[in-house]
Amino acid sequence: MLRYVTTNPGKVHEAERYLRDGSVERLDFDYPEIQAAELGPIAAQGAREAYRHAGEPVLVDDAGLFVEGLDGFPGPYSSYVEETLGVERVHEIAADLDDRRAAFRCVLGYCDGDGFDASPDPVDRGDRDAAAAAGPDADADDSDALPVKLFEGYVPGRIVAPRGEGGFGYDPIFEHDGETFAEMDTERKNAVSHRGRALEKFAEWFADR
Ligand code: ITT
Ligand code: NA
Repeated sequence: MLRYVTTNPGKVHEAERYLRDGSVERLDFDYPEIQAAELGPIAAQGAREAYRHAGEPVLVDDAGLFVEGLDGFPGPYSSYVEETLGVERVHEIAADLDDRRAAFRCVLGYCDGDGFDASPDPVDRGDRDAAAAAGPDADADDSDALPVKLFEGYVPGRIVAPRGEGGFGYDPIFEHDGETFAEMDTERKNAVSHRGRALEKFAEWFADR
């Protein structure tokens, strides 16, 4: 049984159509998230923690909103910023910028406790670099050696005044192709979104593994 590990019901709703063939169940587990400048290492370490907790194959989903005019902020801090400032304040801050372009990114981390062909891609390399940069303590725990396979998705857009009732999180202020993500139904958001792209890559790899 594969566990899609998240505390966020909105993510589960979007992931359903990609994962339903693989007999997947949600695991509502708040794995400890390391602080890092990139999503890759956060997802990789999260997948190891979640696997250690669940004892069966896990998929974790780490996402963030990267605003160009704010040098990528809030990025990996998106969850904290949503809880503290809130989505409307992020829009107000972005409204003062010349460059309101933004992107959502999603990194999925898969860990099943076994080795597999973790062919190096830019995300995997980022993880190793970050582990090296984190110093010797990062390797103190044996579970850090567990391989994690990462899948990344990206969607460009821009920050606008909030519109729409659907989706979750920053969806009302993120416009892509004339519509905010909160104005799209799930199928439409999945067809273009960071999460949809990452899940599509994962589902393809998982099916022929
Ligand atoms: P888990 O870690 O338990 O999966 P989370 O909501 O904390 O749940 P993230 O750390 O990945 O998940 O999310 C970072 C922030 O980005 C958080 O505030 C989310 O609401 C937001 N977010 C993630 N995906 C999003 C999406 O598709 N649309 C809008 N906001 C999103
Ligand atoms: Na998270």
